[in-house]
Amino acid sequence: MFHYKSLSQFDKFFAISSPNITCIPNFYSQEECNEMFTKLSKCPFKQPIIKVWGKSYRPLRKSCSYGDMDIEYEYSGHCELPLPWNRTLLKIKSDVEKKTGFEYNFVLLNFYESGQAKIGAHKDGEPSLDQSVDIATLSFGACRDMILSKKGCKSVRQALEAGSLLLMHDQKEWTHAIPPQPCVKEPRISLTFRRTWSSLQQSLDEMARDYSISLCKRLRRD
Ligand SMILES: O=C(O)CCC(=O)C(=O)O
Repeated sequence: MFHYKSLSQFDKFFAISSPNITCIPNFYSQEECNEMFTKLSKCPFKQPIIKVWGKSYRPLRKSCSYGDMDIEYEYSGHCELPLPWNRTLLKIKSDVEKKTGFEYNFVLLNFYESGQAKIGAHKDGEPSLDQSVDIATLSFGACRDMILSKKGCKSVRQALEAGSLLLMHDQKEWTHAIPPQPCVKEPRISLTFRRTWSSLQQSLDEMARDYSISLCKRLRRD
């Protein structure tokens, strides 16, 4: 369902929609992309150890994150403590927020040095994610494909060109992956903007849940 408050008719015309994604090509011009790629490639990318299907490994892909002060983001057994926003990322965040109408408090940056680096099929289903807010992915550098799959549906291959903005809605059923593309020799950087619950909000939710469980038990006993 198309529900972006701020998309113009022009954007709607160029937006390629499928059941769960909207891809907006040329969100940034080639010139802006080159400038941003140079700035973003100086971010402190690391190769954290992550756990997939019970196995720990260090992927070829490098990553780092930025966000609001009270945010902790856990994925694949790895806890990200985001760095404070810098000027470049605040500018990009504001551009994306204007386009989508959502507010973001966290961004994960992935650095794919070449087509050998990849990300396996996964869902961004972490409990700390606010699922009502679409994940917004910006791409810089080499064009890579994303494969979106859902049980019983034909997989969708979406090329992620430099400067494109991909919006993912309805993340519960679809998985997405960036498969290896050995023919790609150039690096790519992706930015995935997300809205997560703050650590305080998560603790309050847990407390409220524990409290209502113990209250239910007491009421049943009485
Ligand atoms: O690099 C991309 O475009 C996708 C990244 C991704 O799937 C993720 O960070 O969960």
